[in-house]
Amino acid sequence: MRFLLAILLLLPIAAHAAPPELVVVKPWMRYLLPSIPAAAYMELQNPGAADVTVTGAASPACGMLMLHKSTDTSGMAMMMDVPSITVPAHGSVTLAPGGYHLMCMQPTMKLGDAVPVTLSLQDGSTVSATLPVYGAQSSP
Ligand SMILES: [Cu+2]
Repeated sequence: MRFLLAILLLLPIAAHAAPPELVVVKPWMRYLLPSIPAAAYMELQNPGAADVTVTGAASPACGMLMLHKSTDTSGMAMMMDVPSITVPAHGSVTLAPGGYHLMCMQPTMKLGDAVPVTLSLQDGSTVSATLPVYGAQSSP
């Protein structure tokens, strides 16, 4: 009887929704010059059963760190702000040159640095990663 009571008391905890899982894989930063925004790339993996939406990003080495997407429309490379990036359940989204990236507006870093980046998720939680800094001609 005492055992059963213990189980009943634990049930509400077990039923409580787990925080969203988002795994940052192979993150890196491409840095050119202090006057040119740097770009952050990574793969976002979502092993969970629910979609996870990234709604913002921040880094002490970036001033503003914005969510961007590059598009190549009829040979014209453009990029624009996006309000969020959704990583589907059991899926992934790749941030890579030519597509989604984080734009580091005022980069204060140098080659070889490790830059901390924090992603804000829709539910208010955050995910942090450390990004090694590469130059124009190199990448991981
Ligand atoms: Cu950009």
